[in-house]
Amino acid sequence: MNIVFINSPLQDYGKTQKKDYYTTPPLGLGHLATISKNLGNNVNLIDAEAKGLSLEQTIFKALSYNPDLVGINLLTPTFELSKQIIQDLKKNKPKTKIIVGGPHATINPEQSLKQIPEIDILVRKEGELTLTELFNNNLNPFLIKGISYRKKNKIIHNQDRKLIQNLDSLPLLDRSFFVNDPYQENGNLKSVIMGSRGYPYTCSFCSAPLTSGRKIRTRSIENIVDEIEVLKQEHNIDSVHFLDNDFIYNKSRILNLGEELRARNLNINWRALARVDITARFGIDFLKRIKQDGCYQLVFGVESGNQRILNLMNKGTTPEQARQAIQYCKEVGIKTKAYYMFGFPTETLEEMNQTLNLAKELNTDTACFVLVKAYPGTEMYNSLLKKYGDKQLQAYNHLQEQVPLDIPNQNFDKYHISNDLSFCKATPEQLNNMLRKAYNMYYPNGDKKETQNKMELVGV
Ligand code: B12
Repeated sequence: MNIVFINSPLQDYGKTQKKDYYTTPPLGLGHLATISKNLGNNVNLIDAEAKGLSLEQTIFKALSYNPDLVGINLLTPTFELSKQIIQDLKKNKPKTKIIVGGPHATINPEQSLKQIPEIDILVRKEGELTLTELFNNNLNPFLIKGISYRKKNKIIHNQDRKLIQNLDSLPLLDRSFFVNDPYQENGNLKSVIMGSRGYPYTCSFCSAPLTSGRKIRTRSIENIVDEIEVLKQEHNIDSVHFLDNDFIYNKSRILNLGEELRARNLNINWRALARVDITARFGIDFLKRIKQDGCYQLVFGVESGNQRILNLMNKGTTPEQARQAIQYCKEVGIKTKAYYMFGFPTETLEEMNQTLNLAKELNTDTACFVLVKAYPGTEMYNSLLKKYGDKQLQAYNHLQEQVPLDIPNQNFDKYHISNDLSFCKATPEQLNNMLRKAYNMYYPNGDKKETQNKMELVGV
C-alpha cells in the first residue's frame, strides 16, 4: 500500500510566514511510519509543521504519493487545519482511506468523527499495534481494539486497547522519515529520544496522561543506549534530548544510563525534563554524578510563584523546591530552563507578578512564559465547562487565525496566540501585557546571542 502520514501544521503557512524556530520531530508518527514500512508498505511522512508548508502544499505533496491511506494526527489547536487537509484530500481522491489519531482524537473520538465526516477510521491512544492489526485485516476495523469508526452513519467505539507494556518490543525509530532529526544546535548534532511513556502526575492543565496513561512505562536503559549507539554510528551525534515528561524520576535508572554509556564508550551529552520536587529531593551529589555522565541542561515546569495557584494546578510542587533544584544545578554547572504560566482560572495580576518575581530570582539560563490553555479532557477544561460551555471553549481552542504577539524574541512567537478569552482575574489585554513584560524582563532586547541560544525545543 502507498501510505502517507501527515504532521499537522500549527498555522496555515500559506497565510502566515513560518518563523524560524526549531520544532521537534513527531515521534508518534515516526513510530507508525517505521512499523508500516517494516510491514512492507511504501511509506512517506510529511512534516507540514517543520517544513512550514501551506495547506495547499501539504495536500499537493500528499496526493503526489498517490496514497491508498493517509494518516494524520489531531491535536486540539491544529484541529481545524487538519480538518481542511482531510476534506480536501478526500475531495481530490475519494477512495483514499483517512485514518486519524493523536491526543485530540483519543480524547474526543465521537466529536472528531462527527465534525470530520471524511474520517474513515479513528485510532485511540497508541497506534502501533492497532495499525498492525488493521493492516493484517485489510483495513476492516470490525472488532479491532482501540478503534472508533462509522458504520451506516452510526459511530462505533471498539473496546479500548491496553497500552504497550514492553516498549523494548517496538522497533527503533527509522529517522529517515524526519526532516529535522538529527539537528544542529550550538555546534552539537542532536537527536530527540523518548525513553518512556505515561505520566503519573495530575497537573490539571495537562492532557498528556490521557493518551499515554498515568503509569510510567519505560524502555530499558540498554534499549535506549542501543538507539544512541545507532545514532552515533549512523550520524555521529554528540547530544541527546530526552523528551520524557519526567526523565529524572528514578535515581538508579539515571545513574545506570551513565554507566551504560561509559561501558560502551559513548561520549554523549544530554538534556531532559525534570520536576523541581524530585530534583531537590535527589540532591546535589546526584546532580554532580549526572553532570559527569553528560547531563548539560535540565528543563523544569516551575509554572507559578504562588502556592495557591500551584495547588489549584495540582502541580504538587512549591516555589521553595524550585529555588533548591535550580540552586543545586547552578552549583554543579548544569544549565537550566524554566516554563512559567499566566492566566490560570481565578489567578490575579498580583499572583502573576509573584511568578515574574520568582522567574527573576531563579534566573534560569533560559525561560519560557506561556498563557495557560484549556485542553479537552483535562480537569481544568472540565471545571471551565460549567462557566463557558463546550462550544465557547472549543471555539477558543480551535482558533482559525493565530495572531502572534509582538514579543521581542521570535522563537516564542508560536506560543502566543492573541487571546480573546481569559479564565482569570485579568483581561486578555492585561494577560498579553504580562507576557510582553515577562519577555522584556528576560530578553530585554531579544538580543541575538540569547536568540541564538534558543534554537531549542519549543512547545513541549
Ligand atoms: C513531543 C511533544 C511535542 C513536539 C512534537 C509534536 C508532534 N507533532 O508529535 C512539539 C514540541 C513539536 C510539540 C508541539 C506542540 N504540542 Co506537544 N507534545 C509533545 C509531548 C511532550 C510528547 C508527544 C510524543 O512524542 N509522545 C510519544 C509518542 C510515541 O506518542 P504520541 O505522539 O502520543 O503518538 C502515539 C499516539 O498518540 C498515536 N498517534 C499519534 N498520532 C497519530 C496519527 C495517526 C494517524 C494514528 C493512527 C495514531 C496516532 O500513535 C502514536 C504511537 O503510539 C506531548 C505530551 C505527552 N507526553 O504525550 C505534548 C502534547 C501532545 N502537545 C500538546 C500541544 C497542545 C502542542 C502544541 C499545540 C502547543 C502549542 N504550541 O500550542 C504544539 C503543536 C505543534 C504541532 N503542530 O504539532 C498537547 C496536546 C493536547 C491536545 N489536546 O491536543 C500535549 C498532549 C501536551 C499537553 N500539555 O497536554 N509537542
